[in-house]
Amino acid sequence: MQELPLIARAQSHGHRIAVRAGDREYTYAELLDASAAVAAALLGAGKDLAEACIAFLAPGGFEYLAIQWGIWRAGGVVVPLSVSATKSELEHALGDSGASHVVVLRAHAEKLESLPGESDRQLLIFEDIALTANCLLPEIDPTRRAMILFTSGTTSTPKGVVTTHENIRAQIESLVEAWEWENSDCIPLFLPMHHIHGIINIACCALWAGATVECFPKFEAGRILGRVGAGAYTLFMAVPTIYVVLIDLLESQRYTGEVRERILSGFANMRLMVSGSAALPSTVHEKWTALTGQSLLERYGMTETGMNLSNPLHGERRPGAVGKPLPLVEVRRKSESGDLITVEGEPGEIQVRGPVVFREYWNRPEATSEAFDDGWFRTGDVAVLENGYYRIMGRMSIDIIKSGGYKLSALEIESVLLNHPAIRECAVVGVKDDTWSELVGVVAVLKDGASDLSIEDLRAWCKEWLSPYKVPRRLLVVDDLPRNAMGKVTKTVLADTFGR
Ligand code: MLC
Ligand code: AMP
Repeated sequence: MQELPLIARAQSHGHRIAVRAGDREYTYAELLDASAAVAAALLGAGKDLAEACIAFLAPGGFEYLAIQWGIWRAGGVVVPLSVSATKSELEHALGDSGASHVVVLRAHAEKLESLPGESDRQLLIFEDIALTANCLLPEIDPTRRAMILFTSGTTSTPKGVVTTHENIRAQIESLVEAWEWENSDCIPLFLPMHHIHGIINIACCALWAGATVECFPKFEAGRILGRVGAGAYTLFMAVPTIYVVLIDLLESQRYTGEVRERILSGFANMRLMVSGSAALPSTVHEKWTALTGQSLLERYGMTETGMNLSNPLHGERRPGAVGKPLPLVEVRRKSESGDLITVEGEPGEIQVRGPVVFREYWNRPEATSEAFDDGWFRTGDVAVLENGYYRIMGRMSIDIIKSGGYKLSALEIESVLLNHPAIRECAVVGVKDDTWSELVGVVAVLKDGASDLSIEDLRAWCKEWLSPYKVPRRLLVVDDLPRNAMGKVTKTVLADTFGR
């Protein structure tokens, strides 16, 4: 039987260490066995899940990977849920995907049990699955759907981005080739596992190569730096916010003397350190080099397309730039009026084509067709070319905020804020910030008779409705309003509210 390539490759990696988590190590053979058991539990008496959507909730770790592979091997579509999602965000992901089953670690089951519609879904507790179970698994055609990741955009609810097995394979192969992944590599994984950065760039690439992923349930700087100091890793991938936090820590009094030296040489000895998911300020790039001797490799990508542009593994890594197209990726730029840009310095929208590009937005044919221009995916990001390297200038829409590497929809946050009893009108915008790239800022007009609302009150109220990173951090005054990459304040609601 022809297996999915990731699975077939894992069979050849057999007794190598696939995953390290806490003080435990798991081989590729153990991962294959556990995933076969998850597949058997999901299939029951059936033969093939036939692209049924299966949601799952687990932090990054052996269990997460066993569930993900199990769903794939049974013929299902994985829908990873965020461990920090609120009830309403979980409801949206489950309702929109129409997931028939949810696989969950016992420690997280409570979050799902009280959701409406739970009786229509089958809840499978991972720890209840007999990890020795097995059954005949279906053959999966590579053109079938494999994964749905929810992404925020210029609509108020997140859209499901559907990738096929073929797309995922291309996204992995592109990075494995460009960054020369080897089975001797070892990488820490601490990014959230409902986004492409952690899922594809780190976990899937590592497991494709026969390397080892060391999993942390979240970014735990102290433990991770301890392992860096022990020389545990050859590779490191993170969002810019994390490099800023690490610089602050390494420049603080918390790490001194020999401990600090060991950590710095742990970083210096890695073969590659990558930054992405948001712009890496040149100052951070330069500080990191001064501190560790490592020149960060910055790359650019998107949930819909995988990674597109990258500074080179060998050659000049230019601060502030994102390099050239990766293997299997074609890139072009279009002007605001729709003309193809052929000269270097002129800014234009990045458009992407190739096997890495997703198949569709789940159940949103109109949004899917609007996202393409003659077969090219419209990223909504604006770039220039400078001496052969792309430089990202920003996004076309200021309704999209990038904070801590998370893409947030201003409209989604506004629609939640409008349910606040004291708010009549509001506008949410990204405010430039050295640590978080952007902070969520809000301008609110209160209802007549409502008492003053402080940002602290508003934040406390929001915590029930929004993930921690979507909760507003700033109240703004009009002069702070940001502009999009073309220099325009496009948000008409701001004009309505503050028209002078
Ligand atoms: C949290 N805090 C924030 C915040 N998020 N403050 C401002 N803006 C935000 N966005 C605050 C909290 O309220 C808290 O404050 C303090 O920071 C610590 O919170 P935390 O949740 O414990 O933070 P931490 O775990 O340290 O998270 C920071 C992070 C995390 C950077 C590690 O945000 C993260 O993992 N980001 C990565 C997201 C990612 O993988 N994106 C890739 C998407 S894919 P207080 O006051 O309570 O202490 C993609 C495509 C591509 O983009 O190209 O890769
Ligand atoms: P997401 O939709 O969460 O996958 O986020 C993708 C978006 O992140 C892109 O459209 C860009 O706006 C942004 N992004 C990713 N990498 C970079 C980078 N290196 N520089 C600037 N923006 C980036």
